Amino acid sequence: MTDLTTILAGVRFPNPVFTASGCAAAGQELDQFFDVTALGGVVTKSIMLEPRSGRATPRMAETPSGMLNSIGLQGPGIDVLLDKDLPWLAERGARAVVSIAGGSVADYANLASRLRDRPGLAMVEVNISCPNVEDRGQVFACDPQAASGVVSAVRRNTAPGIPVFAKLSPDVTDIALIARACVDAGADGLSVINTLLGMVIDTTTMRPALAGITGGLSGPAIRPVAVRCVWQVHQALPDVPILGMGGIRTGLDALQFLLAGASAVSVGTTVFGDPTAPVRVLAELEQALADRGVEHVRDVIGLAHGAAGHLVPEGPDPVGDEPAAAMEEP
Ligand code: RRO
Repeated sequence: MTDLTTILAGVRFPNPVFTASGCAAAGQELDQFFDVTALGGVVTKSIMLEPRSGRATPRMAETPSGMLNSIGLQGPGIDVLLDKDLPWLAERGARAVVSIAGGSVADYANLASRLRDRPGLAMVEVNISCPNVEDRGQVFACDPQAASGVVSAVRRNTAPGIPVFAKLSPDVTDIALIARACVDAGADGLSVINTLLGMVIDTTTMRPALAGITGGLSGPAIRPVAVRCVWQVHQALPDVPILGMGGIRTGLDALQFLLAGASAVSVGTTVFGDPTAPVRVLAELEQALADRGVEHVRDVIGLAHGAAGHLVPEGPDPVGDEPAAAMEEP
């Protein structure tokens, strides 16, 4: 079988399949379906300094091949995460990736310092791209300077051995520009992508379906956008590790992200319909890699950027693939 070990900014994970932030709180609710330590890592719902009730309901709307959420950073606050959730993950032996979110650079700096030296913490994901905030000025990932300010404050306040990944928004003109600003500010890696800003109008009430009016679009509908973003970021910054996410539902979906340049992937929205999805995706990915004769998962990271097809098993020539000479004029 394939060696699934993946390294993100110097930290070793036993496999490249993680949960996605926001889809399974801090992992406990998935543990009744499978052993969360089987995953590469557990990414927790973005946590803020204080408890927060989030946006008004309705907060969810179905969309073709996806869903819209308008949760608005609901959560118990950092104290609960530090007292209950992180110790639970650490006792289990899970590798915790804690996602943090704030309204200012000072919030992020404070959150990072509260996480310092906590057992079980494997990585920090800096969520600078939540679409469900009071104003677009708080989507730090839409502006290179704003993104840079947050990332450098988090990096300064985080222990040296703990990677800091910045989570990017697809809702920008040039994602590579924002990616570079984050890396220049000290990000060790990038999480690509958060949800896309979307909207649904209920044609019966003739009003927006979500109380918050707009929401974050996720699920298979956004997968091609996510794969494109991972591709562009890897192309611009080939040495920077990427945690890829956006509509992954199968092992082959996960493989697309690795081929585009991700070193690991997060499985999110699909857990609402199938809570076992992360371990199923892991098993399917392992099988897909074995079927392709891949010895180490690292061998496929970014492979799609190189010469096409060198891992494809030999077989008959495709129909219509005539030798060049046959195409020449007599
Ligand atoms: O809580 C949310 O509404 C939310 C967050 Br923090 C995020 O990063 N992405 C999203 O779609 N929703």
